Amino acid sequence: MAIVKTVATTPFSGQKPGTSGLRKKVAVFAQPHYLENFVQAVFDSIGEVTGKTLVVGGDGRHHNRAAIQTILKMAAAAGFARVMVGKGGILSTPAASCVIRKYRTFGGIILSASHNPGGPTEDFGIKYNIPAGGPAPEAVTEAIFTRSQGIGEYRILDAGDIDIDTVGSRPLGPLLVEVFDPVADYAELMERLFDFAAIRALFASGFRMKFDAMHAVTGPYAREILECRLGAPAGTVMNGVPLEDFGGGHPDPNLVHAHDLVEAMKGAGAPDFGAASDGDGDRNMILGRDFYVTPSDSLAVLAANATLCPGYAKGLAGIARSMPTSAAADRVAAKLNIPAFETPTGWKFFGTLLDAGKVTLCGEESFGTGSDHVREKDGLWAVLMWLNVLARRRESVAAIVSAHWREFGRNVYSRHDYEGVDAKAADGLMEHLRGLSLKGVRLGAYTVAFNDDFAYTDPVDGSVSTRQGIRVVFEDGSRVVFRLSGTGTEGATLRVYIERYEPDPTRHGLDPQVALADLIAIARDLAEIEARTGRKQPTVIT
Ligand code: G16
Repeated sequence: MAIVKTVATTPFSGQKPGTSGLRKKVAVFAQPHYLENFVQAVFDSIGEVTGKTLVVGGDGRHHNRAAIQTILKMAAAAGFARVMVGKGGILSTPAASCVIRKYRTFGGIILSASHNPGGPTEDFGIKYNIPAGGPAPEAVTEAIFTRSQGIGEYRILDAGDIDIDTVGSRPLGPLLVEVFDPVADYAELMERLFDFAAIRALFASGFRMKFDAMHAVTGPYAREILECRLGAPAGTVMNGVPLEDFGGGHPDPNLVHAHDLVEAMKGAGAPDFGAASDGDGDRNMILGRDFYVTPSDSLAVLAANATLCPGYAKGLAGIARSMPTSAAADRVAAKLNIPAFETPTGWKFFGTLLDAGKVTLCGEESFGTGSDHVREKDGLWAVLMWLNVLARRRESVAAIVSAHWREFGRNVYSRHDYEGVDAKAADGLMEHLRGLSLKGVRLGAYTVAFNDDFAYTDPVDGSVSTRQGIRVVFEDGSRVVFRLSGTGTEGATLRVYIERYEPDPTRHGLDPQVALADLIAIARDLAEIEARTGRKQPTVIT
């Protein structure tokens, strides 16, 4: 008979969830009581858990399996009746959201540091998703943090580890642990949303694709859906085996880190379509042959073509994007005569809009796209939606995006990241920007219309979020935005977002770094980036 142990503990400072959960180095999570304190703080903050069901899974990174064993024993001690665990501890973030919703569980715990590297010296993360399937809103993460700072003990079942690699149900003390196939429910949902017959016909016609799973969680999902159900040739999925350290790579689907895929998409012999997803499967990057689709443009193009997909044939209720994301989707919303919403960075801010039926599609510049089918952004979903559009239009990615720009104009866009900057210097830079009063000031060829620190009042629940990024908006609608990342684990990452609207089709082909050069220089000068951080160049440009 397993007994529950009550273990005395003391709070750890800094258990404050960031943009998407608590992310720290593995060594921080592996120290005695660290994970336990946080999990107990979650269980103490989410209401009555007795008799309820919880979903648990992660992206398979180092420490995933050990953390799951701890969480199972703590869930048993807390009084949960059942925990559903993805086989092998694997569950992509969107699949976790799908399962939470489908089985109406009392939310779930997702173990991931998303696109950050994995391995013994790298990152780990944990977050709680609410019963609606989405990341906990700020009120809940604040409550968890507050509880973690006052914690004095946690409860855990005194039991050995349980098998999480065999599908089926087994008891862990009073808890029923149900190990399930992490792919099946998600794949079934995708079949309902997209025209699988049309995509199968596309592949059968010789269409070639490369999907880079980056040795992260989407490998098994992509193989099942693309290669088994849609008939894409074996080998379409590259780096498809999830590894605890992602093969030493950085599982961030962007032009820098998905380098092999980017190279494979160059030249006349390249595949027709390329895509990648991140550590936990919620991000996506879309490529055509010799063509990169920015996440902001991807959202706009998918919105404009959504009715080609069975799940969206009735049209969209509205579109939401995070503030730093380009306004390309707003132009589509205007044309469709549906509302467009601008939220702070973080998928959690879309939750209320989705729950209230105000929006159908959401997207972020940070390689996130999704819809009301779950409450997380969804990498493979975006890839399948593109495939559905390609299958119906039978044009190249480049042709589809170029035609989109001709119709709507192009929001030329780029993001410059300065990673691993000294945290104090980064805070000083933001304070400096906050102190500027720029209205009416002429900077190069531009006149400032307004500058502010973005604040958001949720139109559904009225909650207010402040200090969400510095905007400098010019009279012609061009803008530069400055934010500090909320997902890093080392120093600070300064993100600079640059955008200009270009209606002239003869200029749509220009390299964004060239087309935006004057705004990039203005942003650098305004923020005194080099003087304050010592950085001459960004580390990543997307
Ligand atoms: C998380 C959030 C996203 C956010 C992104 C970037 O993504 O879920 O909503 O846009 O972080 O955040 P930041 O600019 O603060 O680093 P993920 O994929 O890391 O969970």
